[in-house]
Amino acid sequence: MSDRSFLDWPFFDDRHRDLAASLEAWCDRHLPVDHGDADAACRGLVAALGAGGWLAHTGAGAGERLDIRTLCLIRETLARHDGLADFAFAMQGLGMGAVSLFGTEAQRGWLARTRAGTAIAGFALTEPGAGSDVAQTATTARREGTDWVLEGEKTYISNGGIADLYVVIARTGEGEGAKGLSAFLMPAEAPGLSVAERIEVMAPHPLARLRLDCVRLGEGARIGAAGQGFKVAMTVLDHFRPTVGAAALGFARRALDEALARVARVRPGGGRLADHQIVQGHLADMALKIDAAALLVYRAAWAKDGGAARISREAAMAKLYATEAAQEVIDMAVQLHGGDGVRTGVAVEGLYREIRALRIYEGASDVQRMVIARGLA
Ligand code: COS
Repeated sequence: MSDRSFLDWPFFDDRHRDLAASLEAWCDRHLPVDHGDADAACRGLVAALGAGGWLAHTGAGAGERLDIRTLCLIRETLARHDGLADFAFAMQGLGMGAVSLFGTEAQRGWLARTRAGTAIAGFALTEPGAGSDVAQTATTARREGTDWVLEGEKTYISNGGIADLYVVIARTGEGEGAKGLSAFLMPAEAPGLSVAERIEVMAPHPLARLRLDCVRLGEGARIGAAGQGFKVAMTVLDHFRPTVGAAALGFARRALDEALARVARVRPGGGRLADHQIVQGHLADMALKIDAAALLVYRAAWAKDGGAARISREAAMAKLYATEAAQEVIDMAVQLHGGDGVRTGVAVEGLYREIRALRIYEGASDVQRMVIARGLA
């Protein structure tokens, strides 16, 4: 069992500690799942997480607020047990983040389904020509009568191909660059929306390039005010970036657990690997990085839950440090496993593949550095 002492930190209330204990018991019963067919696994995980009540935390109905500490605790715990379970949970929140934060009553109708696990959500932000630079978004949304007509392409869209709905950011032209974007709610069945390509990645999960070919949406599809799409997207990312750090933390804790078990078991030349001072030094560095990451993740979550208007700096620090540190911790865990560390099917080999994307998605590490540096000026 991983170190749970962090739950005593003052960032948490008793309800968080209770939730962490119940989720741990749920994970022991339900995870890991077979990843053989990633689409089927994700559908099954969304249904199971919905039935277990966990997805209720991924959205906020009218008068409710997202509790970022809860989201982080759930992501950290799921990631420690099964990366795909964390992915399935996280996307329901990120996909519907704009609706939770800015949606109308009618748009929030979808939340009941994504929170129950009967609908799957995606966030269609990234484009082939506008990766990190959201202000360059080229997908357009133009008015035709009271309808909106969307044209363009979105890529690296998680849950692309299995989602029932997407939040999409498109150019509506109220101003230049970041000032001319709006957010829309786009059902997957909207005519003109197609999956142009399924993208295979090193830690498989549903991922696709989407083509929007004159996708017609009704008047009520826009989320938030006209021209506010960039701020909608950034506000959503501010809420969810600490949770990416939390997932990385879960992967890192699992890697340390695996490493501790390994060095206690292996006896090269008779003595335990764990008794070598150099190994102890590595283990100490791993534990230090994990605690530092946890402090940054839960500091950001606690600040948002406490009512901070904007946590761009805290969220960026949490995501940047926790994902980079987790990569180092996992790499060391692989090293401490020797040849076994790179064998397919060994836990640390899976973690090594899982962690890499977290340093890229929802704002690559250098984007987080930019956000932090701008806040210093
Ligand atoms: N919350 C609210 N408003 C924000 C904001 C935030 N976190 N960040 C920026 N804004 C506002 C700014 O205040 C500014 O508003 P005003 O013009 O009214 O002053 C406006 O948005 C433009 O901000 P800025 O000039 O900082 O934007 P840039 O185009 O320079 O881009 C980065 C900033 C690169 C940080 C942004 O594009 C980004 O985060 N990119 C990464 C995207 C990403 O994470 N993609 C992964 C998707 S996977 S789901």
